[in-house]
Amino acid sequence: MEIKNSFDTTPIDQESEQNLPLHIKARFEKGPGYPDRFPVPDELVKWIKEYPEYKPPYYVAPKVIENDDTVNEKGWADPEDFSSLDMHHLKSYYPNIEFDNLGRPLNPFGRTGIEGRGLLGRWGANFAADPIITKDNPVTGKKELLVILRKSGEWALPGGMVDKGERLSGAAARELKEEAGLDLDMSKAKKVYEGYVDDPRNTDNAWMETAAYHLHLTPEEAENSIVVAGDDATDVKWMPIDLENINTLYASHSDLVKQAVEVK
Ligand code: RP5
Repeated sequence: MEIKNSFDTTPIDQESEQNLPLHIKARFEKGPGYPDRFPVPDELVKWIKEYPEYKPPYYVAPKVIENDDTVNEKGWADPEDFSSLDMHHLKSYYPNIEFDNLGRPLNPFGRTGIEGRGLLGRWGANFAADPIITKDNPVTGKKELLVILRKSGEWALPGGMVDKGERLSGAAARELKEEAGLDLDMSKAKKVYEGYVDDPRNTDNAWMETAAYHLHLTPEEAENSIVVAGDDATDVKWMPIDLENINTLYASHSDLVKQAVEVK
């Protein structure tokens, strides 16, 4: 299906959940291995709207089951049987997470057309941190953004999942180092967004939330910044910041960048 328009990240304290924007990629794209999503028209996205015909397929990736951290000490996922988890104390940037009649958390942005966790390890919010690193190109005079190429073939911010007990800015710095080879102190970066990400892996019961940090490099820092693709990234580059480029970024990364810098 076609992507209709981009996801608009709105600061959460200004919006009640009813008024949260419609997610797009979580309805019209899917993670690798996912079944087709059950159709969710715009007017039936919110849980408050009755949709008796809604019968989404259930999907949990084998990788998630293998990484159940109650049986695998290196695991990063919750158990499939969540009866031992305290679901009502799940963390989220959204204070009023609802639950279905089986006790599963419901995506605060509404229906996605898939039940279960898909490729996401945690029931409910799965936390990431995203570094937004910009610099001025001394030759073109244009602002540029550091991006990595994901295995899916999409350019993205060099962000990733927050490890247990890790500080958010620490996770942004670690991912920046792992994926783009850049060592920067992200604790002095400006937090420009925290909340939901319109990620193609999101489901009705598991979704991405992120904290995005912006750092604009000084000319000296920029000159000394050698970037190298690592970990999951297959390439890395400085992308000129304009609408045409930024609107192609993975998930809702274009909207995160627009919270940090002016994009024309
Ligand atoms: C997006 O997925 C986040 O904004 C973050 O950039 C990324 C984290 O997932 P992995 O890169 O770890 O797959 O939703």
